[in-house]
Amino acid sequence: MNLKKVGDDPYVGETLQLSLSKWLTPNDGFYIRSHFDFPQISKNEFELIIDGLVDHPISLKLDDLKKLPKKTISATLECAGNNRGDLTPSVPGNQFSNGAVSNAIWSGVSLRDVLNLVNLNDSVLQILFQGADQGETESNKPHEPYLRSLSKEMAFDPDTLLAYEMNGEDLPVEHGFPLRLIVPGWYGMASVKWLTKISAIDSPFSGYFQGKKYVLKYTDGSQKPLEEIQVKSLITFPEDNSHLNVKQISVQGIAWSGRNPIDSVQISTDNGQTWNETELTGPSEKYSWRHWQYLWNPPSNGVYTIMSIAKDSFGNNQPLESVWNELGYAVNGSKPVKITID
Ligand SMILES: Nc1nc2c(c(=O)[nH]1)N[C@H]1C(S)=C(S)[C@@H](COP(=O)(O)O)O[C@H]1N2
Ligand SMILES: [Mo]
Repeated sequence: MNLKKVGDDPYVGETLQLSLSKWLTPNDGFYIRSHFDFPQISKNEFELIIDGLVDHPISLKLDDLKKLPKKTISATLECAGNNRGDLTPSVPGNQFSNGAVSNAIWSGVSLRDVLNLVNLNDSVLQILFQGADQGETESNKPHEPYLRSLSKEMAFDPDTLLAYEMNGEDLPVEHGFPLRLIVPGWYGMASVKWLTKISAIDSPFSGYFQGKKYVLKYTDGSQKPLEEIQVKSLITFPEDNSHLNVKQISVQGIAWSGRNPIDSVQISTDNGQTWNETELTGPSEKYSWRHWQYLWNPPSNGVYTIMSIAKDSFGNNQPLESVWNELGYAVNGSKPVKITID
């Protein structure tokens, strides 16, 4: 794997700066965030169970799923804890810099098409997804699987996928082989890997990974579950603390905002005093990051602080400063890059 290690046991790694500058992240360079050891599932033994409040529970093999209409979507996944390492005071958890974000093309079937194979009872409120991985969530607690739910509305969104391919290949083991959920535009925790069971339920799910973790807890006591990825941008070139000896620099970066297209990215080369419009480049896809660039002629040698801020087409603005929260999620403030021209 071509990643920067952030944690061991289980392995957690972030995407290298170099791969962030490509629109598609290669599978072996795509960030990895897992809570437990990877489960090994064989293609032949794999079964997806759909049960709960349905007329007749069913079970599907991979080949059954592959007979349903194939759907392909590009989507950027960002871990809710991306940039946690930038918060002061620091908060416990994986100390990600800015590489817990990657972009891939996902293929599989619409979850909706699979749910339509069973008859949901009228009382169904949410759909619950279970991964085959499990372990201790807190010390001395019994093992629990990775579980997350979606509202019926999100579950029936045609773009919510059961994906079996990533960038045209079978899903790699670490990314959920053989089947994972992809909830485009939502923070990564929603996209359950190693999916083996889908259950229709009639009350809001509040298990560990939904009720305790992945909740924004602000200093004023307010709380909010994490859902859509917040608008954000970052600079991929030049690198922080680099020295350059050139007359013109093509400053480059990426910007993304959950389920909204990026409208514009502004850049400042004087520590936020003045701002200039950048040029959006590369593919423009609903759920994927957008690349941008800005040709800059540094007026003289010296030290410069470069910053970027993005705006999406719904008018959401990336904040200059991240808002501190107890568990260190959705850190989307502008990240300065300091360079020396000499
Ligand atoms: N079964 C299972 N699904 C999971 C997780 C997990 O630990 N177990 N981690 C979630 C989190 S927090 C993120 S950010 C994404 C990461 O997906 P990736 O490792 O393919 O990048 O998977 C999500 N799905
Ligand atoms: Mo995550």
